[in-house]
Amino acid sequence: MPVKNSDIVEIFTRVADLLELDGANQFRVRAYRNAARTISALTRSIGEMVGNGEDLTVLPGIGKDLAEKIEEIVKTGSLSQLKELEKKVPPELVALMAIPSLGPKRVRLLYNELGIKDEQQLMEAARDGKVRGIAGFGEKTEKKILEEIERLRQRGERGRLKLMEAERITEPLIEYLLKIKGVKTVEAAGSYRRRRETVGDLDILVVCEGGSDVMERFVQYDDVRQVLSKGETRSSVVLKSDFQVDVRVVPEESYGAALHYFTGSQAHNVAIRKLGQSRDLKVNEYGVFRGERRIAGRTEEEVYAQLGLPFIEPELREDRGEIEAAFEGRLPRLITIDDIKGDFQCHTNASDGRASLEEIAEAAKNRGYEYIAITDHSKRVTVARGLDERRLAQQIEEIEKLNSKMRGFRLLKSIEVDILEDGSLDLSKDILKELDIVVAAIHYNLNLPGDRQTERILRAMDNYPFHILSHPTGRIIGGRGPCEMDLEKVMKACASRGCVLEINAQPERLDLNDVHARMAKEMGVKLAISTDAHSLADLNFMKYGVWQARRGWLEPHNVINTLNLEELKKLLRF
Ligand code: DGT
Ligand code: CA
Ligand code: CA
Ligand code: ZN
Repeated sequence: MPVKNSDIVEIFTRVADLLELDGANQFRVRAYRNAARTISALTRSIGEMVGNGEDLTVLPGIGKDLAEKIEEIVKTGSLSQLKELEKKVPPELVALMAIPSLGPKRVRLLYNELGIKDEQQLMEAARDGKVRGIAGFGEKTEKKILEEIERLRQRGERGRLKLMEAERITEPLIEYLLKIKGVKTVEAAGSYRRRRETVGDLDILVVCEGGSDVMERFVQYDDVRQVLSKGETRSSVVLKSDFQVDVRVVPEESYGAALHYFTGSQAHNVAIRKLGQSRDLKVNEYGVFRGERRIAGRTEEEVYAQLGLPFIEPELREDRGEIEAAFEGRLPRLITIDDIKGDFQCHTNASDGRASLEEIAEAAKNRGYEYIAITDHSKRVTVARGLDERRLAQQIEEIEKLNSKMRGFRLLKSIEVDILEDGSLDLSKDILKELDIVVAAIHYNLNLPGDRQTERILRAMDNYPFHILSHPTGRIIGGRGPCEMDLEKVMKACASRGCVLEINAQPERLDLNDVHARMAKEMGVKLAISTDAHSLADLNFMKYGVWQARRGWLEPHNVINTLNLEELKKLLRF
């Protein structure tokens, strides 16, 4: 792969950062930053210039030394100086730069002034109020650093794949394995089968006839980067995406027990094993045993039955009360994708979506839906060409025209209206009253203090037509954490006003999450599952929302997407 200008910029920026952390002379640091700036502004390919033997020192800020380094990068793809620096500067110190408030200069200052070498030391110093004493830090920054560390730790999901990413890798692999001669059954267990929002590694179970070369073929799979181990019954590989896959071959008579064991969660397994012990049974990945005799193992149903339990859906297996509920016959009848009769968020090409109203209506109808809400952004969201009152009125007219031509299907007049910082909505009440459904969301000022954020939302609910709160916590998986707010208070308010909370089905949002969705259910708040589609293909995100809803113990009656058009009209009074 030829070296791109952006690769060189990245390397030089990294060198500058590390030099700065290392306490190097400011002139040297600046030279690399200037060079990075020059190259990022360049319209020509540096790789080509080097290839043509052109003189790089004609470029501003590039002297003989830097020109040589650029040539080294172009020729070798890396820079030996950077490797040296990476060996020299302690990684814990480098890691501190992941804290948003801290750049290399500040990390260096913390080290010089307080001897801080890692996150733990930084946290302690900040808690003791020592950080605020350093020039340029202050009390506010000290507090912010603590919050940011907290957030990074909470996130703790670095190195895990989002469920959709895992799915893109898993499904073709399963198909590949199924095609191998002698293979009878292939199933992905683990967190993937429990539909957790992120997946650490993949655990695949295989049943096959004796003499199948499934392991041989597995490690030869195209996407394999490294084989960690290869055996008769277990092999592990790392794929090019850095994703680890374990494949286990299990005997047919143990398949249910193995599937149960490797589906987990570990906490669920431990609880099940204990339950077995109380009945003098041993439960493991080979089966359920009374003494030496196997009394179950072929299917999961069999395993549960020997423990006196009905089948427990994988999404519930987190040891969050599912075993007690199963005992008492009060397991939820979980919602399925087939219960879904419509979608509550979709952007058109009037704002930042790609499809037209007609195309969306057609696609939604083809999915068997009875309705879909058209929710473009409102004017505050300028980057998405949000709609003002005039454009929304125009869209309402277009929707009414289209609706009059359709039978058994309806586009719902709606909007994803921005909740402004003071809790007012971004569009006038008059126009909002013309809509079937008002979906409201915060997109800016996500970092208000918790009590103000809560106030902001409640104020909007109290003073406007307001049906659904979209992506309530604002979190992005692997990105930013949830906003600070008092969710219990928000949910209480929803319950008393009949407002609905969204499970945003975008794979990187899944907001509300499983735990909060269940909390909403318990507080008597209904949920709407919305794809927040920006293209027709995004309508397929529905299943991620349904999976998250299932993890939140939701039943069809908890979710307004299960209502037919007539029922929905009654509920929302349009
Ligand atoms: P992940 O991969 O981090 O997203 O989460 P899981 O749940 O897939 O965990 P993983 O891959 O470490 O193990 C797969 C399953 O195997 C796990 O959910 C339960 C079972 N398992 C693994 N280690 C143990 C253990 O030490 N005890 C018990 N009871 N079960 C275990
Ligand atoms: Ca796993
Ligand atoms: Ca595993
Ligand atoms: Zn949005």
